[in-house]
Amino acid sequence: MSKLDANLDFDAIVIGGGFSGIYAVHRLKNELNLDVIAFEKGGHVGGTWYWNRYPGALSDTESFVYRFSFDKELLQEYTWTHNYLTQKEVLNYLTHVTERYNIKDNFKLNTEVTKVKFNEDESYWEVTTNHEKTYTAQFLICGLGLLSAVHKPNIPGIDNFKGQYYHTAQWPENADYKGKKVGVIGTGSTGIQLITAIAPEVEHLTVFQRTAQYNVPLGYRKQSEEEIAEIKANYDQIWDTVRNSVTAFGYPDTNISAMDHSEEEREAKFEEAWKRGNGFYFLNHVFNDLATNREANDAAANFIKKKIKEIVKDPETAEKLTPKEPYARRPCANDGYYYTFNRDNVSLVDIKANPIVEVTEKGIRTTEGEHELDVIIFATGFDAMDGNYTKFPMIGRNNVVLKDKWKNGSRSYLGIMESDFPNMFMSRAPLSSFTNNPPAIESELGWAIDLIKYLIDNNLRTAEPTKEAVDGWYDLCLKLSEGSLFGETQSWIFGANIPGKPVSVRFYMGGMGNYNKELEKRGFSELVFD
Ligand code: N01
Repeated sequence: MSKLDANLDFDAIVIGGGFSGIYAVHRLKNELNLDVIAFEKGGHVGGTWYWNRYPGALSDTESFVYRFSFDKELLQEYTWTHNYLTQKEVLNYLTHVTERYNIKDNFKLNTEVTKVKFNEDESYWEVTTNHEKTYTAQFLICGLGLLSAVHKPNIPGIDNFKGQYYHTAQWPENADYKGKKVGVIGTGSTGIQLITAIAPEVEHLTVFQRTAQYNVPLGYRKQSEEEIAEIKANYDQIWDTVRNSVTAFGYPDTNISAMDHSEEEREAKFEEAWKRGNGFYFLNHVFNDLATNREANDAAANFIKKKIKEIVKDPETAEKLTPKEPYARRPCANDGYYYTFNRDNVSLVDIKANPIVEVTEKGIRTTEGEHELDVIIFATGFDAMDGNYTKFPMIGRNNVVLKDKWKNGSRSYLGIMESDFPNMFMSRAPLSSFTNNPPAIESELGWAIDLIKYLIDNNLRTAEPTKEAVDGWYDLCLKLSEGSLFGETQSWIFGANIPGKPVSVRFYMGGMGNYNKELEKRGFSELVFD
């Protein structure tokens, strides 16, 4: 393999060993024949699925579309047993992919990137790691993950706590919670899975809930060999649906408005979806307007509220678990969540009504009193989307620092590039599509890798979007987000979960199909080349 530029250490440097990093390394190495190195902070590839090892961790995207689509043989050969994949199963899948494509050794593990800088004189990237080494390459691909910069709130007194405490995304090997008095802070997708999984294993579980969540059943079940064979036989059509649909979760779009139905018909549809399971299905595929039409959203919200009342035996607990906001966060789905609160060893503390004051030596003190605990688990989420791009210096042309550039809200072109950052490609970054991740990664990095090939084939050194192109993409994303009820909830989707973070649009909300059309329509026409 001859290098593109003999003066540089590599042709391309990839940051991250999750779905994005693995896909990028495979295509750059095996298709473009480039010399690639990838840096991964963890001790194994897997990204999200390496770090999030908490009990109950499982992908709530259905197994058949939670995988890469680019290799038809892999799709046929690699199989699954249930309609959802556990954390371990996703990790095994990703490990298998790195072995299949002979890219395992391209990943330098336990290596954290601490700085990236564009060398303007000679147009290449310098990438520095925690091992105090700096490497150079023409292309930089960032697969930093959209939900990986951990958000662990600074609660006064935490250092005085005598027991173990940890964040779900930094689950320690020696986590010792079984048979103990455990407190969980946070009731998002992670908290909901964790709470349901550990409740039977602990002496007592105290759940500290700030905002009640809407949860629908997941419908986790074994899939028969026949069912899986049928999926595999129809994969061409399935991926076609995925790539052209709104959510890319493998379900066809619906054009039925909830308000076109009588109340009875609507309830029947919700009931059917409740029995079927899956949050994305419930929110997006029964009707097309739950996330945008207040009346439709209220109808769905009220249906779930009724279910909470039916399931949870203690009326006071049921009331605390009942959300007060629209049904417009990233949907949660778990089969046992509400039932867990019927257990004698589980109690729910409403920390909106009675906020946490401090952590003491013995537990957590709220305005209401002290809760004695042996273990505290933070299921408090992430500085999503841009958190990983702002936590270490990323320096582009003219010494522009990405963190400063994004201080009033993050921008990008197609969710992939940013002006002043030539030849830097991002995956699942701000203003990328609000969809299932693996197909989105294939679209974004597919476009990026086509561009890299174009540069090489045409003997060009760099590509960069114009400022107008970046602004135009932002304006489109902003326009598409208007009317989304998601903007009314304080979640990570608009950056509202992190104190002090600018609340702004962070996704392209036009759907996977339209996103793919945008990539095709624009091609490389809004880039400047050098
Ligand atoms: O994080 P979250 P997550 N004091 O931000 C609370 C994906 N995911 O890790 O809502 C007290 O949703 C916070 O309260 P509030 C998925 O995309 C997927 O659960 O801000 N509480 C909230 O309850 C998901 O959306 C899967 O009032 C505090 C919780 O912590 C995304 O990851 C599984 C607090 C954080 O919820 C993030 O989910 C898991 C504080 N200072 C995750 N700060 C599947 O595929 C925060 N909270 C199934």
